[in-house]
Amino acid sequence: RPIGFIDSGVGGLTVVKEAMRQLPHEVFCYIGDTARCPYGPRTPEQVRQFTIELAYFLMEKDIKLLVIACNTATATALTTLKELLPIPIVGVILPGSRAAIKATRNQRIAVIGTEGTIASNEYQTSIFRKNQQIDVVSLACPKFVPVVESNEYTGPLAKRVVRETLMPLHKTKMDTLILGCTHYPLLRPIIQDVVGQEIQLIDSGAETINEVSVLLDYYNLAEDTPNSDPLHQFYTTGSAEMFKRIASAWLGLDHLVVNHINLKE
Ligand code: DGN
Repeated sequence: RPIGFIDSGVGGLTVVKEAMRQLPHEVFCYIGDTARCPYGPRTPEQVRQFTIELAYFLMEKDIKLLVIACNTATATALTTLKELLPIPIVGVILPGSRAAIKATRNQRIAVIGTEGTIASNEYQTSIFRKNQQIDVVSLACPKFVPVVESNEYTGPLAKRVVRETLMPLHKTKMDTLILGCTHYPLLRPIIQDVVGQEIQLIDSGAETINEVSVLLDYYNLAEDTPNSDPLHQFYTTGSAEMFKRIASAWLGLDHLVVNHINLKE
């Protein structure tokens, strides 16, 4: 049975990439809600509703575990989905918080994410729950996701947007920066350049796969035989062609099957 991934668009592919590296025996089933992306500026009720629709779509594909590969959706819908679905569900915020707590040496962490994630304060809350000595500074970066979704994440536009948006972080004395949106690892080289090489970047999505691996073992769900031709499935509510272009380049796979679907027919 496949592991399910949901995101508002292509961002969750950064989590899938890590899953392919760490869990090569597994098969993945992904849906990106590109037609309704970005989720960042939407109300929590809308994000919750969309996330539930995506999750039920994947339940019909018989997934054995669900990764909410989107911080905005994790912040608003993780608790609801855990109540609704009979399978293990993993969000990206707790794994990212734990990794940042482990990484910081000066107890100063910054978090960047969508407006929705930053407004939810979920990173701060989960970090404080474990360690109240840590200073957490948050910054919403609403311009990042559109740059990634339009496949311009390596170009001059990306460099300008990242430089301008992250300006306020220069005043903070953070030594660790959480990429609190699964789209941001595509901008990672530019972000690292702008904040300085000495800052540790935490990729919440990649950290999440460590947790997925633990849960697969805990629930006895892991595939233990190599799968030479895993039939990963990708769905998008937007342009299959654009999704495929970004996914193929990012995952380094040529023959990806990407299907367009309408969630509401
Ligand atoms: N990739 C999503 C996240 O991690 O928050 C959000 C993208 C968006 O819809 N703005």
